[in-house]
Amino acid sequence: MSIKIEDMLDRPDVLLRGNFACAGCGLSIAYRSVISALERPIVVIPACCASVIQSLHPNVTYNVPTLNIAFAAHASAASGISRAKKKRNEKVTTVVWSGDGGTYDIGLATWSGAAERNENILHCCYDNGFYSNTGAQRSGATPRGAVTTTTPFGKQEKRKSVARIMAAHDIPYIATASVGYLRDLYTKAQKASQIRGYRFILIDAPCPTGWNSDPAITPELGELAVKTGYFPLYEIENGKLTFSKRGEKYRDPNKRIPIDEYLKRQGRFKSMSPQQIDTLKSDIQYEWERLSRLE
Ligand SMILES: Cc1ncc(C[n+]2csc(CCOP(=O)(O)OP(=O)(O)O)c2C)c(N)n1
Ligand code: SF4
Repeated sequence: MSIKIEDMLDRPDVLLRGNFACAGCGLSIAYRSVISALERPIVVIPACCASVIQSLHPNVTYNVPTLNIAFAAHASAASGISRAKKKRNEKVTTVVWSGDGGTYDIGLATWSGAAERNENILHCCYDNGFYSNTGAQRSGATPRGAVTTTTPFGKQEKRKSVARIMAAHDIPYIATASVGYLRDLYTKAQKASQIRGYRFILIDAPCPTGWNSDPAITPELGELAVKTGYFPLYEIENGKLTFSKRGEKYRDPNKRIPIDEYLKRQGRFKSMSPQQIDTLKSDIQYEWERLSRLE
């Protein structure tokens, strides 16, 4: 059975009032949209803001079964849950909900194992491009030029392409999505939930606290990331990539909004030189070209 987005308001909220998320938190918008789209979700969360915002027992604000687990253990814990539920003939959606730190970096070894075994798990990575809950350290997802507490002069290296690493595992479904395009995100979450095996959704989720951006423009920043070409929207189904309708035209650099429109709304990019901005533009184009090879 699939749950229509229009029916979302009639369903119990999956993230209750009183949670500790900052105003305009992209992670909480993404969580609501995805988890509401799923039948009987069980959510496994490694250390990250998502484990912090739920508050403490007995006042937990997640309204679905949730397992908080050590960083690198998310995929192995989810594998166990998924197999145990199958054995008991219980239909659930086993979800890993992790940040970019837990996906691009510290959890990579274990999700790689679970993806290789094609465990029946929906892995969602809300990507805010750094380690937010421990004080804004850089991660493999941090874009070149962004200031974090461990890159005070702007990160020198380019952002890792975790979706392409995931694609090398030949899993049945990969998608990128954004809090700027909620219907697209919801639809992809639902589609992923109907597929068996290891599925991965990478979600651009702005963090106003760490990005030093206005909390009121979180969805707008999500849209700008797509319209500037910074965050391409696509699906990879059984190895074949399709750019999503909402973002397809931005494969043409001439159709993109200038990247400065995205950068100037975030304090983390304030110190970027014109040269660094040019290098970031090259990183963006490089990623589009590499993705196009998977079409
Ligand atoms: C093995 C291990 N190393 C480091 C930590 C400390 N730690 C907890 S959460 C976190 C960062 C998580 O970053 P991310 O996954 O991007 O999520 P976010 O905080 O941005 O929500 C770190 C480094 C830890 N708990 N365990
Ligand atoms: S620090 Fe960022 S990701 Fe964490 S709760 Fe606040 S806005 Fe959300």
